[in-house]
Amino acid sequence: METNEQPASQPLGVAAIGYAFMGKAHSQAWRNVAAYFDVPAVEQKVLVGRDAEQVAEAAARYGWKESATDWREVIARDDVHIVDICAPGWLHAEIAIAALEAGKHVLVEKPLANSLPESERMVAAAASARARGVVSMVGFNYRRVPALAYAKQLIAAGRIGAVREVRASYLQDWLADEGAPMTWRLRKETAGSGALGDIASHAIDQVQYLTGDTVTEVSGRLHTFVAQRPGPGGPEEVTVDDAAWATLSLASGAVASVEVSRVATGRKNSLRIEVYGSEGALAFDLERLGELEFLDATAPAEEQGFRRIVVTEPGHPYAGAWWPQGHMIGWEHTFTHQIRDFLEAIREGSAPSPSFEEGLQVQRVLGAIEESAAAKSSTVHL
Ligand code: SOE
Repeated sequence: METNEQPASQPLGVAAIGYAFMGKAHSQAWRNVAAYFDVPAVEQKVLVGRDAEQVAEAAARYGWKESATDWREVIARDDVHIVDICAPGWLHAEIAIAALEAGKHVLVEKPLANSLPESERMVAAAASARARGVVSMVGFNYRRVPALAYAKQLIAAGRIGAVREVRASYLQDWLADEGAPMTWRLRKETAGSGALGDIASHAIDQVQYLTGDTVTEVSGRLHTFVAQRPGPGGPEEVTVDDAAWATLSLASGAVASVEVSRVATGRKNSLRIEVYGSEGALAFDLERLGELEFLDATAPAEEQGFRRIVVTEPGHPYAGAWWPQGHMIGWEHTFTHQIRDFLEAIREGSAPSPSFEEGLQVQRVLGAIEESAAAKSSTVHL
């Protein structure tokens, strides 16, 4: 097994695998991270994709020195120290394990993988790579929204007391139109699941991240509203869920509800989290991502009410690196923050969060929701 060492004076060479939506989002983060944060120098070496012409065009546009079509050749290169996996979930395990074994630091998009066995193998590979100083992390980018990172700080500082209830919903409408075409995201063999793996993974990660707690019990339900979608050769069967619901018990005794949908007409990208504690409450909506609502229930009753915090102060997480207070940042900045934290862990030789182990815990919850939904064990017919 190799190690991932490069002379301290030389930049870390980065390879990104995948150049579509997530590849594009990660590329802009690699491109601007060093301009805003004090991080080890990086070089955007190579962007990898299956279509030679398209990946070459994307590489040129997004600031990569080269493009390639064979990820195996790329992870074998001595000038590549970091592998950023932005490919669909069905490719995560194979690429991540090979890259870790080759001694490369690995950042992988969420969800960790499409299945529990794959996720477990990835965790084992990350643990043995860790022993050789190799860093790995899962891309739950919403942990790096300043308002959510600040919410976590407030909860950890006891500002809302003991957490009792969390309501987490993630609603989108890009599949509300029955004519929306078939994609890999709608096939079980490529996506693993539908709204569940795609966006409930974020919601569940937030529940555990914000509270610092662990889900121990699950009751779930899945539903597919549009069973067929237009494919290139005619209608194709949708084999994943459009929407999912779950109630979760947490180890502390708190309870969370999760509701996700990709057919929620009018909701564009609404990850909404409400946390209710014994002494206060917090609320956040990704469609207004610069704001956090905070209620202090220890104030005199007459003065209580949710107040809106504009999370752009230099003292707020990540915010000070950008613009003066009140000048908003957006969705894409979360990827820059994520890469900043990943690079910081590489510099310090520490283990960044969310680890593959944390990604696996989310997979366990997703698996339990599927199991519960299939068993219909808590369904009562009237
Ligand atoms: C598509 O539903 C998607 O791009 C997710 O895959 C992302 O993780 C989420 O951030 C936005 O929506």
